[in-house]
Amino acid sequence: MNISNHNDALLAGHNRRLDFLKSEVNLPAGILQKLKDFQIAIPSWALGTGGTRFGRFSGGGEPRNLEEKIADVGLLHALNQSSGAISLHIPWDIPTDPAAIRTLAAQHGLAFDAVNSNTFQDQADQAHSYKFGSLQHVSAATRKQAVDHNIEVIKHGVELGSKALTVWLSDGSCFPGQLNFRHAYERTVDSLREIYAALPADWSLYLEYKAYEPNFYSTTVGDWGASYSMVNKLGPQAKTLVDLGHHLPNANIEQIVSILLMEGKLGGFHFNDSKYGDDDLTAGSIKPYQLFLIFNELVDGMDAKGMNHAKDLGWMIDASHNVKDPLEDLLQSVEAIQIAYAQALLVDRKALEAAREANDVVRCQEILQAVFRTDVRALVAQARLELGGALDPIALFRQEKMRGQLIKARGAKTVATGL
Ligand code: PSV
Ligand code: MN
Ligand code: MN
Repeated sequence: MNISNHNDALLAGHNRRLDFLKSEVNLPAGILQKLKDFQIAIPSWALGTGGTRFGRFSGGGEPRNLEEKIADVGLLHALNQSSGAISLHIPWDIPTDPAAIRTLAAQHGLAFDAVNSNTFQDQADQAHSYKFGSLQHVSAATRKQAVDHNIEVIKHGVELGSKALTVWLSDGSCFPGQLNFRHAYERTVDSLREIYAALPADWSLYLEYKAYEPNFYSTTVGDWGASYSMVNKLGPQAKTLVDLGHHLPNANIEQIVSILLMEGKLGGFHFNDSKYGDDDLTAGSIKPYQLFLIFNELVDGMDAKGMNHAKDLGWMIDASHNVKDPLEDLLQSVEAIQIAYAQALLVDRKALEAAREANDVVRCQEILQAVFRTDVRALVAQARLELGGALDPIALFRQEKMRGQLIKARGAKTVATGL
């Protein structure tokens, strides 16, 4: 891949756009370094063409195993220098030779972000079914099996150098009367306590909530309130994970983020976008203003607590779709997240606070929207350039016919593991 030729060809135009931005906006000191430090983890389950229950249309060249998934994330990272981590889903991706997998990832400059457990599907060799839940299950044996699986996932993560476990439960009910909500809640907390007890001291447990699907009447960890109350019971290493697609329509996600952060219980993110439900669309593709408003709260709240933007929360993508090249799609998601972050760093917080104190609602809106309407793509590209990435990652991916090369190497009919 010839990144420097690509960059040389685009450099004059890039410098023009960057100079224009600098002439229009006061860039705060250190903003480029913050952008350079900000890495977003790629989910191992997003590297194949996602499907729906109605069908799946593979684009070819999909990774056939964990090694090839790591190679794909390495390719993304080489292009954008901002995807320096991978998040694994187990048992979809079991590292059979963890030392070799760790070495391979390191060769690509990749770290392992949170490992995800899976008790929402039955595996071929498992004794008890999760049809009626896992950590909430009425049967102690089923709950134990699910707890043991989570502990197994932690062990895999430890071998890889991961520092967090993400638990998402599909547990809930499909019909009124099916479930004793109180018992389901208590059983879930008891099971989580056992998992929490197995966490290494420097690990976090992220409890992800979701309003509905696959259960359509109730979900036991259905919203941030349920997750928050549970992680509070577990202890300081347990925090809530916000997946942007897991809310009921019109939820004010930025306010949820602000409160969780203030309470010290925000653990991390699954970025994606949605029009209707858990659509898992490219981050920033439907509601970019919402993404910016979320980052606005993140920067404000993290700065108030003296947190490190890059390190103190888990930044992960959980998106994939049917109709795009998955690697191009992920490049778009990372760029959208970087743009929202860069814009949030540009907000004049003193002026915003003064306008709020004066109840100057119009001024508040002007301050935020002026930043949101500022084209910061050249700034994000400059951060990539300084790290050795490509000025236009998608253009380079296409110029070099990278998908064609992957199809040649792996075949046209490969199917990546995952949903
Ligand atoms: C559930 O919808 C979810 O968001 C969880 O994070 C799962 O781990 C992932 O999707 C599976 O695709
Ligand atoms: Mn998710
Ligand atoms: Mn989801």
